[in-house]
Amino acid sequence: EHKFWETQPVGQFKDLGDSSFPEGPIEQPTPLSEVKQEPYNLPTLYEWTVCDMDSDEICNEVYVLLTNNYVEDDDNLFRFNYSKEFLRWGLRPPGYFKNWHIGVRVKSSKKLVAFITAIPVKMRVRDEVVQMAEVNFLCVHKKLRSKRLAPVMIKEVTRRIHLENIWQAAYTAGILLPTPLTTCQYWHRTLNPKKLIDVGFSRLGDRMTMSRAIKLYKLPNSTATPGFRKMEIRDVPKVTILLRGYLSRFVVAPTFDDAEVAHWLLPQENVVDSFVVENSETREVTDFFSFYTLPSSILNNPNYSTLKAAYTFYHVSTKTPLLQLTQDALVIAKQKEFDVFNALDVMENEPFLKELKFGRGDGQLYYYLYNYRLRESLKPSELGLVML
Ligand code: MYA
Ligand code: JJ1
Repeated sequence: EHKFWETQPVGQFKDLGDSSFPEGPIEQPTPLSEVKQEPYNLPTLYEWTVCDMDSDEICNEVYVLLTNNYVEDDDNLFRFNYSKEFLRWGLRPPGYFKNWHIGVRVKSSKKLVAFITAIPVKMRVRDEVVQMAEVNFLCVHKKLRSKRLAPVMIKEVTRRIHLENIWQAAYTAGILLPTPLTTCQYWHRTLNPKKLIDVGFSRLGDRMTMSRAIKLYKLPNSTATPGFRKMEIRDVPKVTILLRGYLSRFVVAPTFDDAEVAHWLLPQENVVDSFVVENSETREVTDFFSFYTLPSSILNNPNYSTLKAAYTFYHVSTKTPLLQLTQDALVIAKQKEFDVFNALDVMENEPFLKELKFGRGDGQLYYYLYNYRLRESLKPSELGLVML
């Protein structure tokens, strides 16, 4: 059934429900001298390449590969369209390794035809902090699918991660593999009903007319929370403390230091937006909200080519209710002309989603850990991790 995944240190379907396994690493680390020193063999027509994202030219090649070949929805109406600035941001956090940005080229033409990446992250699982890699952007050109290239790429990224003495990883996928840490649901808040319907992202339900839909999804013109403003550099230490406290509630969550908070959360135009709530008297920062920008290409529509989507990222609420904080984020996303605001049912998101008129999407996101077993899978609300 899963010829590759059966050979890997991940929870297997046949072992689900067997509580005799201990929690923690499935395999022990080996001495670094025993890690394979040479890259895995690719089919002879292809060669490995490190994709230097500093280079505009290479960043553009990666962008073009993903734009034409990365993840689509079930009906192939939309395809993720990560921007170059986004890819640079997502792939170069503090402590990143350039040689974890792995490409595959055709030897003869040098055309980039496949890609896989990892970035380092400190992940807390219950009360242990484990150095992990986050693996993302696995992509094989459409013309080279089903040739078992993906397993070679996964083994190669694993090898390069092992060489840094890291033995665990986290990853997400839209497909079911052995075996999820948790299964999350996408939710969507319509901001631009007319366009979403025109492009087939959503449909007018029974007894719903366009004018009713427009009215239903109307939002206030301005934010409601006093002291709600864009996050600035000077907020970093306070946001780090807030976020560390908030993420400590979840069973699995990353732990961020100041440098990581600065990287992941300081606003970057068309990449990430972040806001704090600052008390005007005490100057205390009490709440925080962020979202990232990930458009999708609209495939084969005569009128529109891109869907502008915002995705909830990290947030912290200590004073302002999360519902109100999120409503303010919706207001800003609407002002910035996003068409839709997306969220997963992770953390404490579920309760406010329905209230704020999010609707359940047709996509799921499965979260996985590599070489780390948990006794049972988690509820989405026990997970404090958002990946790009
Ligand atoms: S998830 C996003 C994945 N990308 C896409 O969906 C883009 C569009 N699709 C493609 O580009 C291709 O279809 C891909 C597969 C490249 C996905 N995760 O080469 P194949 C297994 C893991 O013949 P192709 C993301 O980026 C499949 O079950 N495994 O297939 C996170 C089968 O194995 P088995 C996957 O369709 C990635 C084998 O590959 C996935 O040509 C995390 C078939 O290979 C998938 N999304 O190419 C990767 N899709 O027979 C794991 C298929 O056993 C990281 N497969 O069922 C693990 C941690 C590593 C680091 C560890 C460090 C310690
Ligand atoms: O965007 C998604 N679904 C949309 C569009 C569906 C188009 C037809 N398949 C959706 N729309 C309905 C919204 C509607 C708004 C009004 C209220 C009711 C609901 O459901 C889905 C997520 O739901 N997206 C995908 O399928 C994209 C792939 C998701 C897996 C991502 C894997 C990434 C891995 C990288 O690490």
